[in-house]
Amino acid sequence: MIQLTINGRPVEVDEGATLLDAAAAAGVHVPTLCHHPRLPAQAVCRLCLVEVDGQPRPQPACATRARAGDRVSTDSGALRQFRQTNLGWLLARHPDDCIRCEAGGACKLQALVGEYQLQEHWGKVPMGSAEHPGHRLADHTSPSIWRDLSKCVECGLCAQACGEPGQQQFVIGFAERGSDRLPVTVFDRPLAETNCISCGQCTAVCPVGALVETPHWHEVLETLDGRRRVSAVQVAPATRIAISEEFGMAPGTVSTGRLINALRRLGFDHVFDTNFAADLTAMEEGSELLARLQARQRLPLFTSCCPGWVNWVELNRPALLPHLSTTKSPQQMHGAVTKRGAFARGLGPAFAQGAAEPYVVSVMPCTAKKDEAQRPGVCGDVDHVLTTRELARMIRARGIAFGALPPDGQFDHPLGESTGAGQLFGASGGVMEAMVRAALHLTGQDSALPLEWQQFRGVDAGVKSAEVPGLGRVAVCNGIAAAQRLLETPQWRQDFVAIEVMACVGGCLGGGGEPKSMDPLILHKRMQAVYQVDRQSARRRPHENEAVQELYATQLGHPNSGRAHALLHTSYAA
Ligand code: HC0
Ligand code: SF4
Repeated sequence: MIQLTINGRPVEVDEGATLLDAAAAAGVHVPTLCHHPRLPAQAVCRLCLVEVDGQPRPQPACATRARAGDRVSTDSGALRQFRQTNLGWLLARHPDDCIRCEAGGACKLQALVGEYQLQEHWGKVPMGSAEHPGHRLADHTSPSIWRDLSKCVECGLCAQACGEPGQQQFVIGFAERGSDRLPVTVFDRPLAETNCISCGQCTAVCPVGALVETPHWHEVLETLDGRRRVSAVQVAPATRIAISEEFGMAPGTVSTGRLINALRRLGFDHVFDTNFAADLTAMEEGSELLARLQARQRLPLFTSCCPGWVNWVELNRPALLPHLSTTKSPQQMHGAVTKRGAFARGLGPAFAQGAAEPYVVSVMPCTAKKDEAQRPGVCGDVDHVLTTRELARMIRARGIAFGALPPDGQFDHPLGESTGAGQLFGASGGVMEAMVRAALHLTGQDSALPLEWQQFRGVDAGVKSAEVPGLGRVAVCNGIAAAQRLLETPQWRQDFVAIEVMACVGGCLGGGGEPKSMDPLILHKRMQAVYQVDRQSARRRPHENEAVQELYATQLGHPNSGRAHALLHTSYAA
């Protein structure tokens, strides 16, 4: 440990900590725009400059190591003036439509305007001027991501997130240099014409409204207010954990009950659990794997519930499409069962009479789920997809005090019943673990083998693998770059019988639609919460889900049956 002072306060930090870390440890806020704790320091926005005794010039706190005995000042008159000038430049070129901006209220620039009293600088240079050439105008071509470079503060975090070691997509890169530096796509094409996989990692780090998820929450609120159709909402495994962060609770807090109560207050008639369909997915995918093993065909099987991964295969390696599991993702499966399962007739008069099709919304930690819902073959299962962040905005917009809600809300049944296996889907390795639990039951080995597969767990980006008796060797790719690397090895076809791929590091809990946390341990904390929910579940194997059993008994017959395929499986276009 080393000791130093920040604004006269003594503080102790680990060797290797930056001055920004030291300031945080001393309870001192230093402004940043281009810093993200999970990405390398860039030191381009210069807002975090601090004075260090003995140094002739101010130093960027994000990129300067703390040294023993440093005496650091973060808030001198000169520093404040420097920051005001820098921010003033950004603001002069920034549109002043914060009220309409999707990042309004959650924008770092907006917060800094208040902090540095810069209101009069706002929007001084009109749109369409030399400083706002055409390519800075809004790009709404992607079903998942909205991009508007007129709002860009040139921090570079989007390009970093798109190219970081776990992602390696490089769809966004830098054009120009110096103060003209701008993050653009190749040849400045609209996102829909690039190799963007819709993972949304760029939106999760953008400090302003230049990159946001394609917003659906306005339409969802309007539809709910109109009350013309019976409505149902499903909640993804990762959302019930991360939503807590939006309301100031500690990362890793599980807020399932409060979330259910918030959704009821928003006006949803039925509040269901995506985990129900995750159990069902594990049964279908586990059976599909056993069938392929028996036929010795299309091995290894790749999981297909991550739409970022499916997009990547379609864009980059269409020859692999036959290897993807045909099992729909839990989101789509849940929508299909809600809308078309005879099973859903028990849900109420409107469902039974089929008067008007129910309005189905899902809440997901993922931006790519928005384009998944529009894919041919599954389109119509789910009407609108909200990210965790959008749901938080809706909750705030309706004046619901999330933290004050009773924590004991319960999902509606039968489509709200789930086991711990379904919850595991929210973490990297969890889909494989749940599928292994299902497959081992189907092969009659589940009592002889462990329930928990630690080999698949953990936040480290990369490939993990394990030998599963009776099945073979299976692998888990944590982050799309890990899958790319695995596919470059000569022996992946021979080595594995099944491979899980999640495009975002950590799995869905690290998805591009999750709250924009600045906690460096965020993935670890969310992941521990996933395992805690599984451990505390009364039932932990997918086949123990009684609603799933009933669905097979009353409607589908058995996993992988013809009827199950008609409702629960899909195909991919090469
Ligand atoms: Fe996931 Fe899912 S686990 S992809 O990350 O498979 O988004 O949380 O809802 O569909 O269940 C996301 C999370 C889901 C789906 C499930 C899967
Ligand atoms: Fe890159 Fe993902 Fe953003 Fe697309 S959505 S630009 S792939 S980070």
